[in-house]
Amino acid sequence: MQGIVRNPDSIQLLDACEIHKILRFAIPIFTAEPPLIEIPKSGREILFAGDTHGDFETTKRIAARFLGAPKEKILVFLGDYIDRAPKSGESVSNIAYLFALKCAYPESIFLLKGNHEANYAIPCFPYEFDTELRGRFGFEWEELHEQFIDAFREMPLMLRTENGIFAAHAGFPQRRRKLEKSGESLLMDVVWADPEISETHRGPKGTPRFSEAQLAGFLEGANCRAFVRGHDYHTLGTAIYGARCLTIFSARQYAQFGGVLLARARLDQKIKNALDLQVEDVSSGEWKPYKVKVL
Ligand SMILES: [Mn+2]
Repeated sequence: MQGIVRNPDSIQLLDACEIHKILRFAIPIFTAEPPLIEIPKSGREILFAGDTHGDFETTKRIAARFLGAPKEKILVFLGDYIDRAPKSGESVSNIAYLFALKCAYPESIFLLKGNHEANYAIPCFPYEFDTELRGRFGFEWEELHEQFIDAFREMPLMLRTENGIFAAHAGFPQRRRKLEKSGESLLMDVVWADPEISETHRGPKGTPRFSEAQLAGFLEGANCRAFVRGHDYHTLGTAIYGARCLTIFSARQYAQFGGVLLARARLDQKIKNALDLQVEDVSSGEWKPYKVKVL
């Protein structure tokens, strides 16, 4: 796995059997993770990457930020790794590389589930991942697809840091309930919901929206002060709801909406709101500080 991690482009040469090997390694790691990952205080830094949607080039740039000092960092991806790729066929490379990273650093890299990784339960559009697999692996695609679904099913949904950050793909549980990885209404809340003020009206019928008051109530109950999410390009690069909610994306094909962003924070400093996270933009090809808009 270290070979792939250090030479990401080798992922494009792997055959079905080698992708199977990564999946066989990754699935039990995901299965052992709880639906809500808890990150304790430490001297480390935490990095959040938004939706990558098959942007393998950017994923490599983000991974390099972690791989430069893996013992000092935690890297969290907020879901939506497949579909809508800037280059056809790259979703497979993107997700396979992310799984290889997870296998190499199971305690320091976390891959949260996005709505595209929940297509098996709640269909999303477009879903091109199966077609991509068929294009690359021919008749072996179906078994690989099933194994990917097995991995998607076991991905964690949410993450919380002791110093006050809550992270998930889109939203948060809107009612008190038992946390589990399955369960359609919890999935709708966590991987589909958008803020009420967003112009987006995507998602299947009944997709929940969340208000400022609902977010404030949830964060208080979770002992957190900031919510970091992806999913919604209408609020990309913007802090809303009293600077409690920050939306980031890390895919080039959405750069026009606000940038190719990464957010970071130290895990030993108490977070007061989302503006305590530093945001950087790599849309120019180099990482540069990004000034979050406050709405
Ligand atoms: Mn999404």
